[in-house]
Amino acid sequence: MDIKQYIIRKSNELDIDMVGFTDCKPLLNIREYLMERKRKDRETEFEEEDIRRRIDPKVIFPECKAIIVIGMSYNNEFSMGPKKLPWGKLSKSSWGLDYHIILRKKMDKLIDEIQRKKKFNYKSFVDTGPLVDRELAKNAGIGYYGKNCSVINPKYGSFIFIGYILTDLDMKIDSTILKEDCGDCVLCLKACPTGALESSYRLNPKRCISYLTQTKERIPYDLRRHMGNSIYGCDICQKVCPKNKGISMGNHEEFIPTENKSYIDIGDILSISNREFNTRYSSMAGSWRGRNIWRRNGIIALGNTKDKIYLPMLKPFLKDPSPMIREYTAWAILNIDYKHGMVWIRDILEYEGDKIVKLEIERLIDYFSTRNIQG
Ligand code: B12
Repeated sequence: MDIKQYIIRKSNELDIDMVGFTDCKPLLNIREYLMERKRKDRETEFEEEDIRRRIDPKVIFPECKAIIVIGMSYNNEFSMGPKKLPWGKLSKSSWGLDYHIILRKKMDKLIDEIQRKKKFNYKSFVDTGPLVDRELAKNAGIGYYGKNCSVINPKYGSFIFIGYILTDLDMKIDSTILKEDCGDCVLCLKACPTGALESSYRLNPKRCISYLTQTKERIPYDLRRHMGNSIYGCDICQKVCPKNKGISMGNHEEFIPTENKSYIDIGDILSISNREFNTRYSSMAGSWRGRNIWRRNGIIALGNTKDKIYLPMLKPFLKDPSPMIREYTAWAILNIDYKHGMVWIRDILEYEGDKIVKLEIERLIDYFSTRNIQG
C-alpha cells in the first residue's frame, strides 16, 4: 500500500470525514484577489497581512513537498428546547467543543500513524495558519467554492471545518479539482441581511455578521440592527444553501451542543465575571474574543429587541468600567426608548471622563435625534 492509500485508510479509521492531497506550489490564482482586498481595505484583522505567507506553503515550511488536507463535518441539527429569554444565537461553528482542538487532535493522531509507517517532518494548522485554508481544500479536492465563498463538499455540504498538514513526504499528487456547482442559484446573496455577499464569490467581510460579532472595531450603527440577537458567528448564507439539504450529517458528538451551549443566556453574560466566563464558555470556539465582546453583542441584541422591559437590565452598564460597553449601552438604550433614554444619557454625559466615549455619545445623540425628528 502506498503512503497515500495508507493515509486515506488511517483517516477513515480515525473518523475523519474527508481527506485530500495537494502540492506545495504557490496559490497564484488568488494572489490578485488578495491584493485587491488589501487595496480596498477588506482584509480582516484575523488574517495574515503578508500575501507571500498567505499563498506560498514553502515560505511557511521550506521542506514542503505535499499537503494533506482534512475536512470534518459539523452539520448537527439540534433542537434548542425551551429558550430562556433573553437569549442569544451562536453559529453552528461554535456549538459543542472548540473545533480547533478537535481537528488538531485528529491530525495529531493521523501524524502519529503516518510516523509509524514513515518518518517525516511536518507543520499542521487549523484556521489560524497564514495560508488560505479554503484554497488548499479546493486544490485537494475536498470541495468546490460556493457563491457564499464556503467550500462545499458534495457529500457533507458546507458545514465543514478544514485542517491541513504541510509535509516533506514524497507523494504523487493527482487530486481532481471539483467544478463549481451553484448554477443560477443566488439564494445566499439574497439572504445576507447586510449585503455582505456583494456578488458571487465576493464577500465584503467588514459587512459580514460573523465578522461584526468578532471585531473590536466600532460597528456602524446601520449594521447593528442586522446583527439581531447574534452573540457569535452567522449561518444565514449556509442555512439557505440547497447544497446543505438532504446531505450526510456530521456524526461527531464533540460538535453536538449540550442544552446550555447552543444558545446563550444574555442575562448570564451580562452578570458574570471574566473568570466565570472562562470557566463556563472557554471550551467553545466562539469565546476566543473574551467576555466583553460577547457582552457587547448581548447589549446590541437587547437594543435590537426594542423592548422597554430590558431597560433596567441595561441601565447599570452606562457606568461600566469598559468604555466600549458604556458606548454600546447608550446606543441600545436610545434604540429602545429615545425619549426616556435621552434623559439618562444626558445625565451620564456630564460625568463621563473618557473623551472618546463622550464624543461617541454626542454622535449617538445627534444620530438618534435626527432620526426621531424625521420620525
Ligand atoms: C478571516 C476569516 C473569516 C472572516 C472573513 C471571511 C472571508 N470570506 O474571507 C470572517 C470573520 C467574516 C469569517 C466568517 C466565517 N468563517 Co472564517 N475564516 C477566516 C480565515 C481565518 C481566513 C479567510 C480568508 O483567507 N479570506 C480571504 C478571502 C480571499 O477569502 P474568501 O472571501 O473566502 O474568498 C474565496 C472565494 O471567494 C474564492 N474566490 C475568489 N474569487 C473567485 C472567483 C470564482 C469564480 C470562484 C469559483 C472562487 C473565487 O477564493 C477566495 C479564497 O479562498 C479562514 C482560515 C484560514 N486561515 O484560511 C477561516 C475560514 C474561511 N472560516 C470558516 C468558517 C467556518 C467561517 C464561518 C462559516 C463562521 C460562522 N458561522 O460565522 C463564516 C463564513 C463567512 C463566509 N461566507 O465566508 C472556515 C470555512 C470552511 C468552509 N467550509 O469553507 C475556515 C476555512 C476556517 C477553517 N479552517 O475551517 N471568516
